[in-house]
Amino acid sequence: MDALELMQARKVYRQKNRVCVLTGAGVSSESGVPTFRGEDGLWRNYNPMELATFEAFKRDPLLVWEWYQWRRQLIRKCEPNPSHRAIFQMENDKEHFLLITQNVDGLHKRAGSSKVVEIHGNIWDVKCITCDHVFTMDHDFENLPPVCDDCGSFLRPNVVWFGETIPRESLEKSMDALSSCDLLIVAGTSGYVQPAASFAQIALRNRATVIEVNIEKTPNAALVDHFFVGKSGEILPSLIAEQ
Ligand code: BV8
Ligand code: ZN
Repeated sequence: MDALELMQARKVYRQKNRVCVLTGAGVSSESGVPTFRGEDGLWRNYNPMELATFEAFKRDPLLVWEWYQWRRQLIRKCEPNPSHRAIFQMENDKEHFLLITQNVDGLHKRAGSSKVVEIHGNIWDVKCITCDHVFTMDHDFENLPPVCDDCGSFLRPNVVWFGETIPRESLEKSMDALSSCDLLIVAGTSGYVQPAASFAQIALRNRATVIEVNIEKTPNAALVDHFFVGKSGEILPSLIAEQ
């Protein structure tokens, strides 16, 4: 990591006071949560991109639920890592702050973050596919697929699947923050999934400074003001350190 560039980025961080952060699966990887595209991202040779769809759920609700139950059991044993804690510290440092996360694991909230938009939903919440009743169910289900007590229909994970739209309120809050922030920090996302993949361009268009952190180059790497190659669990804490 270039020490001079880190000093410059630290200075930028200290100067700005309308900060927005966008995270992806990479910030949870150091907690042991598999990423979507990493070599550990696959599950029983299935492609997450094919399982995380309403079509897959309609076709085989049991298979999709087995995948989510497996992820819930795995995530339950994971703890927030220094990436999550540094981002919580940013929320305390800055008067205007919003975290937009693509992650459904809930680790940002477990680290203390409260100004969070979970644009892809949360794996601990479930929703009835008929009466839309949403509630948190953070223990394992006896029987899969679980059914709604009120109407008997299947319950689904309350996450946004591929081909489904981001909830309007989440999108509006995200757009407001991206168009009014003076600093956007992007960490741990491969930058393929829309609409999150376009968030950096929106911030750049609104003349915000953009800092990106990833263990490898991403499609936005050439566009941002500072790109740091490395683990978010190491770079984010040093970015917000006083000296
Ligand atoms: C939408 C919830 C309007 C589920 C997720 C054709 C038909 C239908 C839709 C589309 C289409 N073509 C395009 C689309 C749009 C589609 C899309 O973007 N597809 C792409 C992939 C081609 N998007 C949608 O459907 C979205 N809705 O657009 O609505 C619409 C509707 C219909 C038709 C058109 C438009 C909804 C997308 C939401 C999908 N749901 N999650 C669940 O989790 O079970 S997305 C899923 O991928 C996760 O949330 C994950 O976070 C996310 C994105 O991936 P990343 O977070 O970036 O994770 P990834 O593994 O890819 O990368 C990890 C990165 O971390 C890597 O870069 C790695 O280098 C880095 N890293 C690893 N370790 C570290 C690290 N970095 C730093 N430190 C480390 N230690
Ligand atoms: Zn119901």
